[in-house]
Amino acid sequence: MLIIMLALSATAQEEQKTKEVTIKSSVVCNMCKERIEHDMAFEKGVKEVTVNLKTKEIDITYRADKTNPDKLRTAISKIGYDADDVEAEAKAYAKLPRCCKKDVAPH
Ligand SMILES: [Cu+2]
Repeated sequence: MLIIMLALSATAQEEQKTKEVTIKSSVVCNMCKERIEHDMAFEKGVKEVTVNLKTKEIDITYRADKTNPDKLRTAISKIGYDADDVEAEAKAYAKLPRCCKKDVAPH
């Protein structure tokens, strides 16, 4: 019985470590979505990434003991996209295909 209770509380702690954050970004098209979802999936502590093109938001499920929203925003900016008040990194942004730049009209 004790073992079962310990196992249950371990699972509960595991749950608590998983958090979600929604980050406003500058995604333009499906390529942006795929690029961010692909690249962010390799980011430390990231469990799930969903880019919503309509709302231009990135939903990220992450492990709170491995990363935090600030690190996630920095990682997004390094891919070339804005993340809330963190501006896209100039070098990464310059490498994006023309159609993925935020100053281009939506398509
Ligand atoms: Cu794009």
